[in-house]
Amino acid sequence: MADASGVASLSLQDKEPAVEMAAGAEVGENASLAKLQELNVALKLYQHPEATTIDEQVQHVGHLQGVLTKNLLLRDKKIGTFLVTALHDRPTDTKTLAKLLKLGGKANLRFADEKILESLLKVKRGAVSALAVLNDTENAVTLAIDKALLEQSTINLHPLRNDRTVSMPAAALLTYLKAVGHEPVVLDFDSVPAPAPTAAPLKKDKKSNGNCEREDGGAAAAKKTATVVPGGTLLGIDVSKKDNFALWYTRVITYSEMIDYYDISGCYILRPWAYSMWESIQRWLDAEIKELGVENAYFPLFVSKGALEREKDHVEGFAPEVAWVTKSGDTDLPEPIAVRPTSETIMYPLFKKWIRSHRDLPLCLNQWSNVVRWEFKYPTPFLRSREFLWQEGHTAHASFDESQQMVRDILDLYKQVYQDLLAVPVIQGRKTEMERFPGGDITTTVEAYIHGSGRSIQGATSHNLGQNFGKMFDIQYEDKAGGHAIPWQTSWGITTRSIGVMVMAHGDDKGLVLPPRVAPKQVVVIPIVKASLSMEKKEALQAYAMRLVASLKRGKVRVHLDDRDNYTPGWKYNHWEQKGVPLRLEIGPLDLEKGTVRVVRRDDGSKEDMAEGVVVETVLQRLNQIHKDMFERCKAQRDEKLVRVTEWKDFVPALEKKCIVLTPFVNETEWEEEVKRRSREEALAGEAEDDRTATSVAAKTLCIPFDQPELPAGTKCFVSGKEATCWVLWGRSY
Ligand code: 87F
Repeated sequence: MADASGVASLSLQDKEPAVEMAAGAEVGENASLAKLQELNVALKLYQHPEATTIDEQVQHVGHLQGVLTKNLLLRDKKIGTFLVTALHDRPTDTKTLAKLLKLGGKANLRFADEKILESLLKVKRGAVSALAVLNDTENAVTLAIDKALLEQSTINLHPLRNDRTVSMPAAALLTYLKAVGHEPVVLDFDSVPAPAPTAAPLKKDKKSNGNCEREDGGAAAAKKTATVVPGGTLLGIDVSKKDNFALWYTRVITYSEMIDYYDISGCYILRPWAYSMWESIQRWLDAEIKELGVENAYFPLFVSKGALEREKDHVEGFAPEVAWVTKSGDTDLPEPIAVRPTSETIMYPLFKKWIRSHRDLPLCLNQWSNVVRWEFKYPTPFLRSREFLWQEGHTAHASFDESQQMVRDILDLYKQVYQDLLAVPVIQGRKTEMERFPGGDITTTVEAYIHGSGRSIQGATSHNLGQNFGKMFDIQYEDKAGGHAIPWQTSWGITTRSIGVMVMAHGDDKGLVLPPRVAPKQVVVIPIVKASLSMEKKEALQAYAMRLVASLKRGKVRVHLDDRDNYTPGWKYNHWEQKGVPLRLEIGPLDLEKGTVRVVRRDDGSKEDMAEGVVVETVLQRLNQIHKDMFERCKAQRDEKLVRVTEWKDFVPALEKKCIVLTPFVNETEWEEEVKRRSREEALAGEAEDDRTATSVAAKTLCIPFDQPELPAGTKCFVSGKEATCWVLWGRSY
């Protein structure tokens, strides 16, 4: 379905999520499930492929409501054995854990090996969770639980096997532990400072026995690299974009501190690094739409049932996604109230009130807001979330031509957001009958292509609503001749999805690569201060760095000075690379002497030395060049995959090569459906082993591009053999 975000038709993960199963079926053979059932714990049981690491568990059950846990079996030969169960992002170095367990300075805590795990808890590596203490009949293991885990509403755990996940209230875990004689020690991770990071690369976790991403391997490496404060970890992106695109994306957005997870599935935290990018888009677009005469306003979050259902045809297909408020406290509301999924039904009754005369037109309003669409498909940060941020514009005009001008002006602005801010090329076009927003007459779109996955994605939409809503909401005005007229309306929107598209388009195996115009920081200055430097030199270097920063700020460059003394330069390089800052300025003692600066580009790694006097103007030039180069690289990647096909036999093979395909088409809905069906069938034929899903391989029309190649008379449609009426762009899409 065509809408501003395309949210309804996305899927990043090719893997199928876990399947819910009846818990009763397993009770006979699984003591932990039997115990939970005996205690009347309300649980859900999911079946999935084996997950031995937390990453794998995230892939299979990461979409479930609730948190996942990291489990570590630790042992001090003199003191005893501990099973630590914590939130998945807690530090897991033995020093911190010993401190939390209050074992005293002499403790020698080590990760217990698999044999000990199997003999004490009777589970295999990767299957351990707090539920496993049930097998510790000798009470040899002390269970220690992260306090924050117990404060969650829902917790997801392996029930003694790593191909199942139990989802249950966190509070019920305590009941269970009490019942099996293992009341836990509670650990307050917030009471100890996080260990200082190092530039240690992420190692595959060999020693830990639970679903832990890494243990304290970083500390050893730190001794080699850190000259200031050794110890701790910096997680590197440990999966390549090419090998596992979905996991790579998750890593990039979390390690760059853009996104954090939340205990309601499909809802995410936009951290300042990401929110700042949205602010950049907002700032630019807001100024542009105001130039077009659009004013900002704010309408309520809630819609009454009556108002929402007023306009049944448009809402009908979307109804399952509407979230409703039914109670206040314990009291049922007299009538449920919907949370806005879009604001037509909220705004148009007011349009009716405000548009009385031709002098009230055009009425051009926009709001920046959040909307909620309760998706059931696999959620993906930015691309498909249950709440997202957008702007929605709604305008009313006295003529079709004027409304169509607005539709196209806005679509041009959306193209500029993608191309001139995010450095992502897009194709503008019109949606087919099948894909257009059913409430309107014409849906126009900008379509982007994600090279890493071979899928295309709707970037934003601008609709000509014709007079449909005017009729539905009885919006009438007196025209110049004194007669009654119905206005011509438009609506249009772009969402935070645009940020996800940008991340996918440009990121690399080191992390985020930010286009300079939306980068929260465009330049990071890193003084290379060695411990051996004299105090005088250190101070001179600091003064030099500050001088540079001040002049860059005067040149309106968004610059950050990283002069923290508890991180090594190497750590800082990795950190800012992961965060995608376009330029790094390094200044060492030699630069200070020579009055030079080393400038390193994030996008291509190139380095150059320059004199202090030209830094500001050169940096500004380089930032522009980086934007151009990023756009061109992305466009070249896309153009390489943009092919023309005139016969059916070449169509599915092109899709299989991750192409987007331009074909001559009759443009009839029945034939569009036929292409969907046949492309799905042909792609899945003979692929019993393949885990692709029907929806993931079916071709969809992306748009009828405005930029149409020549279509000589008599050209045949590639599928129907009838006379083609236009060129249509097809692809596998999100
Ligand atoms: C989900 C639930 C209820 C999309 C929905 O594209 C209603 C809807 O109307 C719904 N998902 N849409 C279409 C939104 C159309 C239009 N609204 C204003 C836009 C741009 C901004």
